[in-house]
Amino acid sequence: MKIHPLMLALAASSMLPAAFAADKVTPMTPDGVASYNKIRPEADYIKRVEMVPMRDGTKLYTVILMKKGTKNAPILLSRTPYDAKGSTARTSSQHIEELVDAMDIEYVQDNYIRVYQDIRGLHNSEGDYVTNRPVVGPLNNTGIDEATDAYDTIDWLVKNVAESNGKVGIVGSSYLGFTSLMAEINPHPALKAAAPQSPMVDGWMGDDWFHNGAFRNVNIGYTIGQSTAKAEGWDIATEPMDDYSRFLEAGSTGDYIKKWGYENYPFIRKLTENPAYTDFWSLQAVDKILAKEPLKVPTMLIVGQWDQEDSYGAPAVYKAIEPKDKYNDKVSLVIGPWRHSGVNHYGYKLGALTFTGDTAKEFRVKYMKPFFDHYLKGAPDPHTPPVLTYATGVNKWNESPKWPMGEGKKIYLSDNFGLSFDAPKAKQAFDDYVSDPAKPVPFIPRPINMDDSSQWKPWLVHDQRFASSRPDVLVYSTDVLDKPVHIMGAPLVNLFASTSGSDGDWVVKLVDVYPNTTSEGHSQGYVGQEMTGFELPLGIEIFRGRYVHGFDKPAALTPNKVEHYQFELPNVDHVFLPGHKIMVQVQSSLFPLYDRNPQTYVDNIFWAKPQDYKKATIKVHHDAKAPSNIVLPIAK
Ligand code: PG9
Repeated sequence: MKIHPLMLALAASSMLPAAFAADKVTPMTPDGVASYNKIRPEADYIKRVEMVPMRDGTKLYTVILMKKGTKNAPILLSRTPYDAKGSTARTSSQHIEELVDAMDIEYVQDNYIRVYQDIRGLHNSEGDYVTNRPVVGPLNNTGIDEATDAYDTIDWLVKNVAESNGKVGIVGSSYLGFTSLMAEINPHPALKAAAPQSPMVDGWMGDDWFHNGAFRNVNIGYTIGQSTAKAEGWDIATEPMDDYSRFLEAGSTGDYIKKWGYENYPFIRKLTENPAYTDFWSLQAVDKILAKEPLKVPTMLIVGQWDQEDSYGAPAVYKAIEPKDKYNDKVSLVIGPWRHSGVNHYGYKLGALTFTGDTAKEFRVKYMKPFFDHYLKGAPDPHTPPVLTYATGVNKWNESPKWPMGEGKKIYLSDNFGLSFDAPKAKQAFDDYVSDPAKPVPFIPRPINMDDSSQWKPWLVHDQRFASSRPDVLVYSTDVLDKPVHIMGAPLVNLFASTSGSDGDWVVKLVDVYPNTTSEGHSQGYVGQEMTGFELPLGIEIFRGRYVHGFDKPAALTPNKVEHYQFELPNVDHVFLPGHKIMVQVQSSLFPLYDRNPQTYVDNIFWAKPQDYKKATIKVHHDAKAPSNIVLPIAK
């Protein structure tokens, strides 16, 4: 019987035994095939999957990917909680550049070996998962952490990947930025360069879990997804409704957690049982850990100016390790006009803003790859600028010797909802509003779906006019500027305020108000109409009032006593153009992104009772004794 060539090809490429292929198939022939290798002989790449042994015997799933012909090549490593298998198989293409993210293409096309590894306990790796596994020390006596796993992985790779040149770089955003930084603790000698992008550094202070003590409801679903079935599950119960209603109707965040049966998840318990900044959090703070470590690995710290998830980490690590950089040539900070992880994708626009081309690719090709090429391939020194920032407003890259580049100048809240560089002289002056926890200020217009990336990714550049017209949002602005105001650094809030309650949250926004004309729009390449009168936030931050006297010392506020709240807004490089106004907004909630403050002091806000949630009268002072202001880092 003649065997159809297709059957022979199928037999050759599948588990189908040749003898079986020769048999006649009948309507009842079983159709199941054990497996199929989708990498065809004509594929232009090599992919190997290895279970790499760690020092305790646990094996980690590691995908090694390279273009055919790659040799004597550096390894670019990413250690991920987000599925190494999927990260190297975005499609089933036979062409390597179609398997990986935009960022990876520049490397796999230039004789790099790209390696992705599932971290311990997730997806296809063995072992136990511990979120942001603490470094070996007071919190972890197992002898194993992400630093040791990185060391063991790099050691195995340089010894077992024949195409390697013995040099390794590590890169990755967000959690992968955290694992990149972990690799720099007692680093393997083959680790020659690191580019942590939007790294998770201090989960309580400003990265992911809390911001200045206010809890981020947005990550409850993430926690359940990552903690269930080695993150292969992500099958989370919910109901199709506006997140604002979903969280409000549940009551406290603890009520929400209980409603959906999450209360016994270990990491949920770690969050709810550690609401204050105790050793539980401070001993995990990566900036504090690295501050005590010798600087051994050239490091390019990268963050988006509108990073809605981890805006804190990169600048914090820069501040911690830059002093060790004797010749100012081993540690650099990059702030691009991006949302979270935007550096690895397409950076030509964000929300209503457009930039001069694909700023992300421009940065990756002009700065990030030459940085890796130098340390991993011996390419000429690109003289990476110590600080590289994209000045929004004027849309141009700035190379600077240090950060911040601005000098502090106070802009004061003033009478008639003004903003002035002159200090207030009045004996007493304040504005007030009623903050009602039953009607919290939404962080973006409703209906809200925090799982919808079209809402979540650009939210930090959302026009603020939906909020600034609310009676419980105080709005202060300058007159129209007649000359540019360029800020390069982290604006510092000094808010002098009181509440009739015994607790409360303070939200401050620094906003660039676009002119009510469209003429500028065209000259700056903006879509004029869309930007007319636009209230562009440059920084939005929250501070939980109970910590005003110490993040580790929560205490009730004295009703109607003016307290001085001081906290930073995210780092920016921005020019307020002539014709624009500088605006400051003050409010008491940012919901449902952040949990509501009941505004009466309770031991643990996660478990506040319905009766704890009370309206409060808020007074924001701007007088000689209590001069609320923002210290703007104004560039010369
Ligand atoms: N840092 C991001 C994240 C961590 C935890 C919860 C939600 C987001 C990330 O790794 O993408």
